[in-house]
Amino acid sequence: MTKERKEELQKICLRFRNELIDLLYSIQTGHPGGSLSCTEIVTTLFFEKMNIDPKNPNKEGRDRFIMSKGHAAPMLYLNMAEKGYFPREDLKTLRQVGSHLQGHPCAHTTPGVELSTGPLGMGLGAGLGMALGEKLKNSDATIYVLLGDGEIQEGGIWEAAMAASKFKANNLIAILDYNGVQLDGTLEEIMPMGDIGKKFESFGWNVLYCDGHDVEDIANAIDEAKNCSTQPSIIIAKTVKGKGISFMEGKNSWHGKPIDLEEYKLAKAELGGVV
Ligand SMILES: Cc1ncc(C[n+]2csc(CCOP(=O)(O)OP(=O)(O)O)c2C)c(N)n1
Ligand SMILES: [Mg+2]
Repeated sequence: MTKERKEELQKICLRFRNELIDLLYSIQTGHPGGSLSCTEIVTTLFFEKMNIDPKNPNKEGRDRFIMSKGHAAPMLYLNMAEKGYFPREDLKTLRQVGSHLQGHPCAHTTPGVELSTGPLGMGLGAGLGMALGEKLKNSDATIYVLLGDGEIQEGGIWEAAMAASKFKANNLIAILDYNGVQLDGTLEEIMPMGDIGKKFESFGWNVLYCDGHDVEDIANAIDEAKNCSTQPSIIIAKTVKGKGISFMEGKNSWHGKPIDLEEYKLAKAELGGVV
């Protein structure tokens, strides 16, 4: 990745963080922590890596992105609006009655959303189905599934992990938003996961690691995963929940709560945005 491109992507991420805070402050609801945590991951996929056509969202052979940690929907919507899947004005209707942009992504109402999510633990199994379907069609599409680290405590994740390696779904790439925090506390407090890389390795996966806030590192890990011809891959992306806003960083209390005026001003000042 060139230095210029990296700076360009970093700029987009900073703008998305600013817009996310504006949006969530304006609606007084939503999930800041998990959206800020996955900003670079989602943006690198949409702006650097995925073969997609926003004007033709169901195009045969397209790559697919599944936001399995559905509560981070606002970061998905910011990326989709910028790519042109729907007008940017729609963002203002986030979580309003009647809007197609609900608190969790809905595939029936928003063209380009590949799977309705919200109940955690479903994205990997559904993604595996898509990956195997694409193989049957001899397509070279890649299916990307973004997982939360609390989310992978769900049993269905491990059933999908078993099946993906049995079926050699090398066109399935999971990315783990490894921030160490879930809704009610840290992973260590709620349900320690041990060595997640070793767990996936023992299930037959190709395991890669990256800095989940470094767009270049994320892009390189994706390239490496795509080069694996025999196994599904998981990229364990080290992240910080609430990244970019000091008083939100690493705090489960910022998983989902309204931002008050003082907090809004502080957050915007830290991001360098205009209130
Ligand atoms: C099946 C299911 N159980 C519980 C919830 C409630 N819930 C929403 S987000 C969340 C925590 C998720 O933590 P993590 O996967 O680590 O997400 P992140 O830290 O990236 O926000 C929980 C328990 C849910 N949405 N689905
Ligand atoms: Mg987490």
